[in-house]
Amino acid sequence: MTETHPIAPQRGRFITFEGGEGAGKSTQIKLLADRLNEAGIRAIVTREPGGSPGAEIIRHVVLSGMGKLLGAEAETLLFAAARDDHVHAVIKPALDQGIWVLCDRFSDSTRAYQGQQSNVAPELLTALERVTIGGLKPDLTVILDLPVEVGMARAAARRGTGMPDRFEAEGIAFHQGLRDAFRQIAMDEPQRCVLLDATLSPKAVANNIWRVLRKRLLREAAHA
Ligand code: Z5A
Repeated sequence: MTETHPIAPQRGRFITFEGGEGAGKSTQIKLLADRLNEAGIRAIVTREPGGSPGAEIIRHVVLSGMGKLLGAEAETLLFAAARDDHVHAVIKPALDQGIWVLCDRFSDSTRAYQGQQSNVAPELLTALERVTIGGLKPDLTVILDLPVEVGMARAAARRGTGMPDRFEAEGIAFHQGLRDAFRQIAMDEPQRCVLLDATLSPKAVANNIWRVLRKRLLREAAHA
């Protein structure tokens, strides 16, 4: 009797969105998920810190400012613990089932926020990446770029009379440093990253993202 083997689904694609405050990541990620689903591609939206029940608890701790009180290294460990849970509970299982994963922030945020802005040693960040993400690199990272003042004004308008969180409360120099760090990441890894102008209308940004995706991932997926 011949044995039948189920055909393993083609692995999903992993797309991360990065950028500073108010860059429009959440807006764009939802638009892209809708567009992919309309194109018949199953896609889920998730975020960091958070995205899994355990990681959402850590998100609450970090954004409350508690992590900052523990010091930069300990705060970095909290982000890493959240990522470990998120990767193993949500991201990898979805990709293995052929589902595309769209993630609002990932390891580039740790490099930019903890590495560049809080001076956490790159050796520690590399060691934590080895444990939490192993060989899991995004297939595409969309970095949304805009002047700091524009992003902060958008975030303030959205917040209204609410209190700024741990990172929103940082000053303009901190946010300018972040913008520089993300631009540097885009320059260092052009194969993986694309830097897009986030000052355009949401629709124009979405069209630019779609153009990049079609060129870099959809053509490749169709030929896989
Ligand atoms: N963090 C870290 O330090 N280390 C790490 O490893 C990780 C994260 C993973 C999470 O914050 C914080 O954790 C983050 C980094 C740190 N710090 N901050 N700040 P979060 O998840 O609460 O928030 P965020 O990731 O920074 O995103 P955001 O500020 O909420 O912005 P966004 O998602 O990029 O933008 P949006 O919500 O889509 O849009 C913001 C507003 O602008 C909203 O009112 C929109 O309607 C409007 N908008 C959006 N697009 C446009 C355009 N094109 N034109 C005009 N208006 C627009």
